[in-house]
Amino acid sequence: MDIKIYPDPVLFEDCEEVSVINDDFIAKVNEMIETMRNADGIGLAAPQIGILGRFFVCLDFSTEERVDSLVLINPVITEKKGRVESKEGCLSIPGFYEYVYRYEEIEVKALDLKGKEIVYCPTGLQSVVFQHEYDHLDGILFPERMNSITKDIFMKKINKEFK
Ligand code: QAP
Ligand code: CO
Repeated sequence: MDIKIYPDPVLFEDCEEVSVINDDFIAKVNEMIETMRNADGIGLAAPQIGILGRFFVCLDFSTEERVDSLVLINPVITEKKGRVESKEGCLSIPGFYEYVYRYEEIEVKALDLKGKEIVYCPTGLQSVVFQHEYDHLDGILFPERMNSITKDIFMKKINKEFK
């Protein structure tokens, strides 16, 4: 799978809820996990591979050596609290990293690959990765979460790099 690079318009679209979880869908998700891991990523959302569906994959930071991956389908953030500064990058904006603001803790409800509802209460890196990937589903890239001065400088840099 090819990762879409900024400013590909697909990265700015609103994604649609997933309505069926069938074998085709599961195969896509597994290919996405492989694509994320091959690219040394910690999270990858559907629009980044050109699919306008509300789902993302990421590493499971609770497992030893991050061997497991998580798949969140139709995620909804149901609680948010606190604020942290998080230094982030994005597979769709390769080579650029900057601090953004995130909630410290969130509660997220999502479906897993079996269609079962799971409630996550992540903290730390897991929490900010969920927020970063969730934003992709609304066409939001991480510069939107920077303070406005930092964002201006960052946008100038990436607009020069990716023309
Ligand atoms: C989102 O991003 C994230 O520029 C996931 O050259 C990142 O996996 C959320 C990557 C950090 C919170 C903190 C970026 C790989 C991976 C690059 C990624 C690059 C190679 C980004
Ligand atoms: Co990203």
